[in-house]
Amino acid sequence: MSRPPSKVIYPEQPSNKDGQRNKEGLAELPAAFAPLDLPPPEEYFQRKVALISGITGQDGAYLTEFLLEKGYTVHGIIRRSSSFNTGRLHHLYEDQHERPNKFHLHYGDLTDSTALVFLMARILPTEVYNLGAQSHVKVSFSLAEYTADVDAIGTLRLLDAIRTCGLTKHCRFYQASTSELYGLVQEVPQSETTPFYPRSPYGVAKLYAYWITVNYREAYGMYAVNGILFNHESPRRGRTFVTRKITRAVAEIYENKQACLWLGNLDAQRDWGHARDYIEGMWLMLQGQGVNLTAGEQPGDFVLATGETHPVREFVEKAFGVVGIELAWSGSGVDEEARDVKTGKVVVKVDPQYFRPAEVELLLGNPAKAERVLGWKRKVKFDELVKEMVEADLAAVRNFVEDQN
Ligand code: NDP
Ligand code: GDR
Repeated sequence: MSRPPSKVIYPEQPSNKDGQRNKEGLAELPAAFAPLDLPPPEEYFQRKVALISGITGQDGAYLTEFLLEKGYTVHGIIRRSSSFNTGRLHHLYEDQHERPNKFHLHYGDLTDSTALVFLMARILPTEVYNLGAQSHVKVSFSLAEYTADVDAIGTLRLLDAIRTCGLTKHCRFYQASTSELYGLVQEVPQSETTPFYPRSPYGVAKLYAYWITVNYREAYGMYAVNGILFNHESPRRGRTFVTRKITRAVAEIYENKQACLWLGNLDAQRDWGHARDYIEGMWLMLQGQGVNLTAGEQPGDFVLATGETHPVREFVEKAFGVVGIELAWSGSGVDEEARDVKTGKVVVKVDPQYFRPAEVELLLGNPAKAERVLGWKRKVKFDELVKEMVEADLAAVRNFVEDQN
């Protein structure tokens, strides 16, 4: 049905029925820009509709599965790319006949405000998960301005799209904040009250995103939450992140398809969990809080972590251990290397090109608040995570699967 043409009334002309100019001296909004006629939040929230930015990434794929399983309709924003970027979602497309009209992908980009407003107005989500980001810390030193545009201002654009569509009270917002905010850590372990000290353009961009989320919560009464997530990994992790780089290399070396694994800082320590556990935590943060809060505590931001930390070197040892290769380390700094004890071959070496201009040496999270308030607890232990990732890469290498992650 075509819309009746709306008459443009210029600001300097009388605009309302009584022949008076409107209060702000502005033109009446044409129909296309008029506020959406929404039902009250109680009625609106009967629907379960999620909008995910970053749906094609590791977390986006797990979150989509999780929400579809819970009966949500899931809409995802994907970037136009000259090569496939939906590899992690293919299996969900194949499931479409079992869940008709439950899963939709739309072109968009966190750098494109108009597209975000348009999608928000058409989808009318009840939950928005902002997972989209240039998420690689080392790359952010090369693409500092772009990282700020996507990770910092992109978050503002998404929050403003919610406001523009009049959805501030109708939709809950999750921001993918990060342990990289702690950077040069000011206390150990890190919790929701630890001061931030980011150490990369990525960390600094995420700092803006963290605070703009807090600001919109306080300024407009939005249900907007920061999940401060420590590193979480899986067989779907991108191959340039250290864990997946290691597990893929272990599989290739074991199958005699690669000779040596080249790494950067082996001393860095990380609090590594399984992505699937962390997805559940994200969702829990948007399901209403307020239970089990102690006096004076506000619902708001949550750390998700395991409460354990391990050096990169230990991850390497455990990963080779899964295929029965024992390592002997020698040397130090850039000359450090590891040999396969049985064959005597060097299988790990250091390449300074993987060092970062400023490094985050130690991350260790305290998830006590999430455990108490949300009832969240990580399930997968460190050794199980390493084993699952190595076994998945072994299967992929044996079946000649070259995933694009
Ligand atoms: P990934 O790198 O796997 O995924 C990032 C996603 O963001 C991809 O879907 C990517 O699309 C998308 N994206 C990149 N640029 C844009 C853009 N300009 N507009 C729209 N989308 C864009 O990250 P993870 O899944 O590991 O992480 C999800 C989020 O959580 C990220 O924000 C990350 O910074 C944050 N985080 C991650 C942690 C972790 O350990 N994994 C820990 C703490 C926070 P494409 O596929 O086309 O590249
Ligand atoms: P991180 O993850 O920077 O913690 O950010 P990454 O796996 O890239 O690095 C972890 C640590 O390993 C050291 N390292 C190497 N890293 C990579 N990528 N490649 C190497 O060859 C290598 N050798 C040693 C790094 O120096 C670092 O100390 C991830 C991302 O998912 C972010 O988006 C997220 O916010 C944080 O985790 C929490």
